[in-house]
Amino acid sequence: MIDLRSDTVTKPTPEMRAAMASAEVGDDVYGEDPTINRLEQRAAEIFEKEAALFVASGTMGNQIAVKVHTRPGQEVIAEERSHVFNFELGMAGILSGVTFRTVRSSDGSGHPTWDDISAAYRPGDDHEAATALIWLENTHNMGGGTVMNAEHCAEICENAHKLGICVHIDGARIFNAAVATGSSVVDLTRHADSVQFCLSKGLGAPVGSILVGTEVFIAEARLWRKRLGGGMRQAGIIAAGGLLALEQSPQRLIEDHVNARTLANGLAQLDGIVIDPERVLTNIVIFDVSGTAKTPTKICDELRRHGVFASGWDHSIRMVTHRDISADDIPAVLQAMRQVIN
Ligand code: TLP
Repeated sequence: MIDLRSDTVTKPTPEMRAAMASAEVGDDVYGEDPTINRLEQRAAEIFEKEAALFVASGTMGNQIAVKVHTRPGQEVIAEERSHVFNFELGMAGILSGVTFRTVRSSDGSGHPTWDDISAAYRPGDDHEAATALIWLENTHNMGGGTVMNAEHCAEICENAHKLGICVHIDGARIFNAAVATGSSVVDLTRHADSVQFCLSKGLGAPVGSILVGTEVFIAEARLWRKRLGGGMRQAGIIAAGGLLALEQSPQRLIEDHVNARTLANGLAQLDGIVIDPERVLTNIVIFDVSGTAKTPTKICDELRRHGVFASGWDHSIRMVTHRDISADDIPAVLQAMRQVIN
């Protein structure tokens, strides 16, 4: 099978499994798991933030961030296709009691400008909920793995801070953004109040995400993790895979980006498919199939019979490259696509 549904499907490497099997562990709720402590310390160092917290998933990290940065009745400004707004089961409403004010990015990238955001800002009055948080996503998943550069992010953070508003980055794939821009994750996130990044996507760890931010933010986040049932005791067993992923995987993400671009170039040649390969800068390839005679669901069903897994919705199909996809798989995917759409 060539599984392009997501970079979440990667399996731990033999080296990760070995590190996990021999991980030093303790009770993390007592702060005594040495492997968790090392992972959190390394994450804080790598992002040059005061502190870090290991959480079960990207969703858990994001939702804790919403909770800590807001009070019930406030509003979060997020891009309309953002993960937090679309794919986290309405949890920001349930847990934090906030509403979203969504904005569209004028260039379709998923990365709103300060002008896009400031038009949605509300200070709060007798009728309107006050904006408490600005939410950025880098890379932007549904935008097609698009990247926000360091200057763009800095400008938003600077303006938000002038208004007394916090900025969180859903950096599920921030290391992909770093590779694509040639900037460090520090530069891409320097002015943000908090960042969530996933160990279990392109970095290839089996489980987990990290939240980074100030000591005060992380101390509060730790309480919310516990309240949510995320105090995971001897979690060093899973953190050991994450630690290895964090140290070793960022360097190899370029391979996924090259494979994604090759895939996009090939797809652009096929009748009925619309994609601009120049916009594929990381590992996510989203293309429009409305010019073919088949729906995305039908195409995905038929691809499966050729051994290729992808996801489809509306008029589009998403294919995500990752560690378990090799350059040799790309011609096979294109061949399967050709057979399915003809
Ligand atoms: N994204 C998944 C699906 O949920 C769509 C995927 O396959 O891409 N932020 C972003 C930008 C994400 O893409 C995801 C997962 C998350 C947060 C949530 O991470 P997890 O799955 O660890 O809760």
